[in-house]
Amino acid sequence: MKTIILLALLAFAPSMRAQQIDLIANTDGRKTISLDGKWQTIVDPYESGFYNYRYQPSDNGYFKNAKPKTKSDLIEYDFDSSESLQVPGDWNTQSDQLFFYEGTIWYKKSFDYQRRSNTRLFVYFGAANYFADVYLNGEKVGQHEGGFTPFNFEITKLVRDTGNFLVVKVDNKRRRDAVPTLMTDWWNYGGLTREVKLIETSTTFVHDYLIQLAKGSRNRVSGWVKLSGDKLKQRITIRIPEAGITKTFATDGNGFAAIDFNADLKLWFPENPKLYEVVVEAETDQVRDQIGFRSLETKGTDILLNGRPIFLRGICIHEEAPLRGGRAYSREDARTLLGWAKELGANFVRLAHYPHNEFMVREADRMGIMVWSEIPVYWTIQWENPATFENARSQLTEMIARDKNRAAVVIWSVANETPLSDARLSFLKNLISHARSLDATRLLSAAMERHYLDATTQMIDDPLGEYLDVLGCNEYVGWYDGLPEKADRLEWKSKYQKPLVMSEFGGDALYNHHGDPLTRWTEEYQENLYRHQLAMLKKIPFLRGTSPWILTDFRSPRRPLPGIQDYWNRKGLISDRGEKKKAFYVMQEWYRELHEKGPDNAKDH
Ligand code: GCB
Repeated sequence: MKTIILLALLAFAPSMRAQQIDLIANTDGRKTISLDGKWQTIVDPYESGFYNYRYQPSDNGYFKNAKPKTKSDLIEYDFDSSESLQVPGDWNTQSDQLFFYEGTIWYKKSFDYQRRSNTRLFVYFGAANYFADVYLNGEKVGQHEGGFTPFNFEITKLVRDTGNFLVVKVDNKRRRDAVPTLMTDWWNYGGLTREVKLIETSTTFVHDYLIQLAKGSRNRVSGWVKLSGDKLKQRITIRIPEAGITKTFATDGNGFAAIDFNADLKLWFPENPKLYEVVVEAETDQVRDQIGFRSLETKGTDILLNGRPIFLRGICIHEEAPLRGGRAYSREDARTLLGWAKELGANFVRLAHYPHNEFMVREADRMGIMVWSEIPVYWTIQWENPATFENARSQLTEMIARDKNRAAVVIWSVANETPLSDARLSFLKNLISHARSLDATRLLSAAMERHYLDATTQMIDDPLGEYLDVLGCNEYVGWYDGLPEKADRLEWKSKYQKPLVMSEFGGDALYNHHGDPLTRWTEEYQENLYRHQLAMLKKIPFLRGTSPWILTDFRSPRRPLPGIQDYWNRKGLISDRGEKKKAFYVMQEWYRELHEKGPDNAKDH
């Protein structure tokens, strides 16, 4: 009971929306200096660069980057003669010794920086998996928990013209109380997995903004702008030059301005993913972004994009680099993965099971692919632990902070396959209301489980369904649940009058491994499974989207079967080497039919 009250208090704390978010959301439109490339690293399985031999935090940890001053000095580490690792990049796929490593690695990068007067400097990390302690020139600047969201720290006062050293302790040890928890079905790739950069801003700058269509509207832009600095009261102009729009607002004493205006804009939809250049201009700063505008609602069991029903022809994707394996991090990786999704006929991707790198979302915006984005509240986390809730909540905040201006993002999802209990329901309800308080326009979902009412009736009645806009459901009929033809006998029911996205289904096949349709691991088994699945799915009256599991094979420590899995989950429609399996074409054919029946949105917008 106490936990529930505490969670409720945390979730409904006074609305401090913009103030809570200190992430510099748009780094694209800013002056940035990349710190990507080789970083010197020290592998530290016992964390002796952090703790002394009594296991107390040490004042003289590796973050001091100390050097012997005399020949008698005793210093037992040296970044400069240690091995290096490439950033961005996971460490597991950069060295055979680190393939299964879970623990701490210290990263060091030296740089010079002539900061101009009247500027501020931030260090920005696209992501560090999982826990990061950040130091500049021997001083701690901050720490961050969560492996898939960006964070930044101000270093204006610490940076010097020459000889800066930035040290980051990255620890990817799994923990029972963390998000995700100990058990997942993906590789725990550690390290500075996404880009690292310095961001220079003016003393008072545009920290963040939300510029989207108001909920349910196709011609009213609504949102806010937030300044950070010492001149908080300013005139703010929002310009959309191509649409001839110039609107002026004033920020209050907290640097906050609500914005609201009517605009006649070409709407974003998959077949015409129109993006406008939007300029946010303060007296002391200016930032540019490419923003699409579209409306999103549900009505009964329909999902409406720009007021018209749409079917989400999707595919799940892990952030696994195409062809080379390891964490994906680049624009090219995003283009390859989303290009394959397009080839499949998709207009929608479920980015599982954590927020992917920003290139994925930006490219989806450009390519006209709708996105489901989720946080790693996966399987069985500690529902009753307030710290676990706080952690999930801050990962949700950071995901929304980064991507709230992307038209492509249509769904925020708060959980995947979580077991029913009161504590879990209250945890997830609080996450949902938090998401709605940050962003009133997106649809909220979660990938739920279902149960059998009798041998042939599948029921969706998870109490969480009441709080979602779109029901997500994972099912493995034909793989974990019977053989493929079992799907022919099933009938689906739902307690809710809401749209359903079948957020996962599928089975494993090793590319080029052949046999009859009842032989596991063969392409023929997977192909047959997809045929039976599609026949079943077509009969579900409230189905409004599908995202089978999964676009490509991905690494998982839970999948050891020699010669078949070799630590890969083989449910990809495409192999880890980019080869398409037979089931790919079954899905492609259905998506082609669906597209012919109902194009992604009428052309008359
Ligand atoms: C699931 C999970 C997904 C797994 C998949 C599988 O239900 O959501 O993360 O990888 O099943 O292959 O078993």
